Amino acid sequence: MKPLKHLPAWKDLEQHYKSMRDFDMRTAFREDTRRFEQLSLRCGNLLLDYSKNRVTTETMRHLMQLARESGLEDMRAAMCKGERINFTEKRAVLHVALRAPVRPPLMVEGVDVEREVAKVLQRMQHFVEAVHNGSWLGYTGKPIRDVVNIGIGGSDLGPAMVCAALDHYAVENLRVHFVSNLDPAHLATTLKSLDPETTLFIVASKTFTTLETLANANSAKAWLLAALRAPAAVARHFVALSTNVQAVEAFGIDPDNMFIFWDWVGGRYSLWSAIGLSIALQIGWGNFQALLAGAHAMDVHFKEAPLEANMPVILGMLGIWYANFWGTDTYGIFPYDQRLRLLVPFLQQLDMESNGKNVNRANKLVNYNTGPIVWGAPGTNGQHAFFELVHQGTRLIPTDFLAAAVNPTPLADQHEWLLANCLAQTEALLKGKSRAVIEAELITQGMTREAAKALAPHKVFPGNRPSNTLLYQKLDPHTLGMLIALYEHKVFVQGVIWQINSFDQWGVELGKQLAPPIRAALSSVRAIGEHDGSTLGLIADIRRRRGLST
Ligand code: G6Q
Repeated sequence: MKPLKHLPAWKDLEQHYKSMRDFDMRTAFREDTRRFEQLSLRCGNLLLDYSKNRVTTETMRHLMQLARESGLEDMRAAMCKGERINFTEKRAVLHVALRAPVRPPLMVEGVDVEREVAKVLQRMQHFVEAVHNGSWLGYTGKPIRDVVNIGIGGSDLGPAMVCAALDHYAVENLRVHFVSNLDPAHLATTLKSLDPETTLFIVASKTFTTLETLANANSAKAWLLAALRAPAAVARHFVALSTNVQAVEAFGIDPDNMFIFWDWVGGRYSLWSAIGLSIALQIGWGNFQALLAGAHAMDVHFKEAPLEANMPVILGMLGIWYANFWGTDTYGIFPYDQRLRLLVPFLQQLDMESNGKNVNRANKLVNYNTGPIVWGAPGTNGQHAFFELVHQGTRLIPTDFLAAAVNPTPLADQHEWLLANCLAQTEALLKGKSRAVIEAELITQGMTREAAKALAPHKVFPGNRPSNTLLYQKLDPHTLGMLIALYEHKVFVQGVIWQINSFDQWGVELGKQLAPPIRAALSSVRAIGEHDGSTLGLIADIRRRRGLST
């Protein structure tokens, strides 16, 4: 594997960047009336407008050449064939196999993966329908009214985000809740309004060894048993989603109430697997299938469209352009869609856990920046909070704006304003507002020339700031599936260019190893052990507050 910076396309991009440093998008739009047509793309009902970026068609040519020289097409094929591209964990990466509607056999180590997927999906469907039609009852014979998904990270963020996004598709008489945090307040607040006789717990954990999930699941079991006073009640009120049958049995959940998935489904890519059970319970089986079908449509586009007209590739390569040539550190995501309020935390995990890596596929430290810091919030809330920095701060921040083109609620006028604000922000980022215009405005408003001169610099918007806009018809299951898969593949593309493994997550391990000895030190002086000065100081303070010797 040739080091990234030695690739001819990388060198061409370095040269090209020098000629682009003073590029002004405003001039480019003035000089080329076809810029929007050339730098925008449709896939299904999605429109990606990337014309408000510091790029030309030549930039895009260089970026696509870099994708080719990086072996993107081969890596994409390797992923879809089930090769073990997650090489540090020796695992295949097959979330795309979870959403294929037609299932020709896909053999991975002698097992037809697609057949296994179909079997689990069928069991999930029966279960979901049984809960919905009331043939699955609680221990005392009452129908289920509340579902609590207990899981964390990949076993929480995806389903929680989708359930929030599609709550307008929720079936009647069933509410879905999510508990993730180890902080007992999370579970306690959730259980406060629930009735044990009508509550179903889904324990979602790929490994079934995760501290937070097991702690919450045990507390939930104790809460249920305290009310129903019969160990047999667990079988009617607990189901598990996991790859670990033994641990599920050891917890006390009947394997008949377990929906399996496989080690080739990464946690943050797992909402399409059994981990999506909470989604299917909330929106019904048909809508869950539409979500899978949307993702599949994006998979087909990603696999088949030429790189130049491939939405995840374009989004991914624009990110490379900014992170590695313009030196940007962060990436802002602004959905003008309140239902997508959990999209940012979901994408933070997807992007930052996947591409927050500093070692490449040749096991060497990289000498360039990899995954950006992903942040954001739904519009218009963000406008009244941190947009100041995006417009007037000293940093260049690439951004994605997302919005539904069609009013999804009866409150048509509010949606019209929402959409107008979304477009106005990207226009403001592009156009800016010059000192001369501001001075003239202030003088017209009656300010003296001197006062106007002093105030104007504070009111200047430099403009020429980048944004992508993703427009969709309305937020339905199919469209949401497409959007999520779009970002999954974008992250994949960038991981390939940066030559890293996007599918492991060793970075979460060290803190897990250090927590048990610290926990022991909090209550036993003998266990204090070796720590740095700061951690020792903090342990001592906690012990002192508890009246323990230090
Ligand atoms: C995701 C990560 C991580 C994982 C959680 C929960 O890709 O691996 O977020 O999903 O740590 O793990 P379990 O599902 O095993 O409980």
